[in-house]
Amino acid sequence: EKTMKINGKQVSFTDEANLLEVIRKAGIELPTFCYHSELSVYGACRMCLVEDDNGRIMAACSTPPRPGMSIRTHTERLIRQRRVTLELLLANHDRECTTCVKSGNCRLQELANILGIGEIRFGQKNGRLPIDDSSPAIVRDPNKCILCGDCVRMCEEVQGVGVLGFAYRGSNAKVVPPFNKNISEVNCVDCGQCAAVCPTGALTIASHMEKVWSALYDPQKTVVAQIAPAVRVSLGEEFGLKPGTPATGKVVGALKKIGFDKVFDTCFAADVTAIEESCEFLERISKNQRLPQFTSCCPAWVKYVELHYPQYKDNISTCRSPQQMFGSLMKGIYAKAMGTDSENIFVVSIMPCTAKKSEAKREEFFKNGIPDVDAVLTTQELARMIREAGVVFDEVEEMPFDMPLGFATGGGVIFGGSKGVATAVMRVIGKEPDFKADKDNPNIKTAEIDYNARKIKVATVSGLGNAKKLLEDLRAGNKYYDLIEVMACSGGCIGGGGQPQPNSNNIRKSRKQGLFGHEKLMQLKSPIENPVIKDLYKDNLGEPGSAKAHAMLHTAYTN
Ligand code: HC1
Ligand code: SF4
Repeated sequence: EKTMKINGKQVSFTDEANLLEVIRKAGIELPTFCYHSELSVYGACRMCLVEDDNGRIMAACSTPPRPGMSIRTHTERLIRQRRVTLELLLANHDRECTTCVKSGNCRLQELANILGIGEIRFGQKNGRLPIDDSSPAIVRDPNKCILCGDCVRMCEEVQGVGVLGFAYRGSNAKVVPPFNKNISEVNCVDCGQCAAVCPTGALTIASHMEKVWSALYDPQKTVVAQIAPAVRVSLGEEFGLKPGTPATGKVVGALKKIGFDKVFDTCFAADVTAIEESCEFLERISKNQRLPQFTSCCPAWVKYVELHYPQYKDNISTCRSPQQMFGSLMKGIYAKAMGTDSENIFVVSIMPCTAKKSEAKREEFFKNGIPDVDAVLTTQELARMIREAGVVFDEVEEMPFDMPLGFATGGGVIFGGSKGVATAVMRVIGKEPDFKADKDNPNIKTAEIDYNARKIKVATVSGLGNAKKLLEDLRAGNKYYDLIEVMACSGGCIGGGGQPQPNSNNIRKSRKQGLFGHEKLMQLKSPIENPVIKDLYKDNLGEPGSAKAHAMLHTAYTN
């Protein structure tokens, strides 16, 4: 065991990558903007400066810890330097905090408060840059950017997309898409991970709150909600619950309180997806066609393949995502059963995801100019609406989902975490895969399943950067799988770009444990056991994979 001194006190350390990790482990908080344990070290924000006994100043994030070192973290000199750095950032920053959506959750605001910045001694830069709200998923306000580069590294290193970069020099430096284009004009896949790491209001999520309030106030509309699997284990974080605490009943209760007429479960539709997708898979296997089959429930992944690997478009399952299956079934079948016209039904999805906003706007999912899903709220937006409506979450009475679209099996629930979709699809054919890390790439989890004298090879991966490696291996012929599940965000939907912040590795782990623990208590595990879905096929769709099922539940991606 190695030791060093921090503020005069002996501290031990083992394999921490840098001083900052050692300092934080010792219970001392150092401010940072540009440090994320999952991204490369950039060392640009100059907030985590520390001083050694000789008065040498260094950035803790980019200094490796050495035994025998002695450093101080909060000397007068360091505090003064941090203040000046912050004041300079603030001088270049839009300061309309009261109207900023990030207010109360902004790192810049928080640190200005902690460091006691009472005034800014430098003049503010003149002229406002235009806001880019061209994307259906994210909004870019360059006036609020502090050039920490977190979004640039997230998009490039974790997501392997790389559509954000630094441009210009000195005081003109900016973070922009290539050639200063709008975000909708470049190959962004709407995953929202850049917004999830942005410490300020420079990258935020496109809001659907206004639309939803209007529908709720409209007496003509029957407003129905569907709640994504991952939301139930994360919304509570916004109200002080520990990450991963299942709060399904409270989420339903809160939605009822703010005026939703019916609250259903996306996990119901996920069960349908697993059934349709396994049917499609068995057909492809029997004909040896369009293999490997890629899962299609993650819209950022679908868009990634369309834009970056179009040669694999036919490999994507034709199944609509659970979100879209829900919308189609709701308006196409269940509206009538509820005694309402489909035009008067307003479907709101509550999703951990920003890409679901773009998915709902795809032309494939409109009928006669009307979308199957009318609005998509992220977990964060729902938390805001709950507060706006004056609902005290702590005191909300738990309520069950409405029936019939509120009944799901464990298979539908685990869709919200990486490996869940492939597991549910395999359960439909009577198998329970046992995933293990691939020996060449531990980020890829694989399983082999014996099926009718054939070995089915399944792979799952999350994070588009990891998916890219898998696609490259496929392309080179180094690897082969029959079924590939990809979720664009690390850990699957539980790590979605619309989830409460922070969205760190540990928090994602807790959410995953919460979700998979929750499913352990469910009596029915396989989607084919879902009694509501048995009736749906019997009364309406016929068999899985039937022409009617295809018309309502599948698609051909036209882009
Ligand atoms: Fe997901 Fe899905 S699991 S994509 O992550 O297939 O967003 O939670 O709702 O549609 O069910 C998201 C989550 C979600 C869909 C399902
Ligand atoms: Fe990159 Fe995703 Fe942000 Fe688009 S939404 S810029 S793909 S991180």
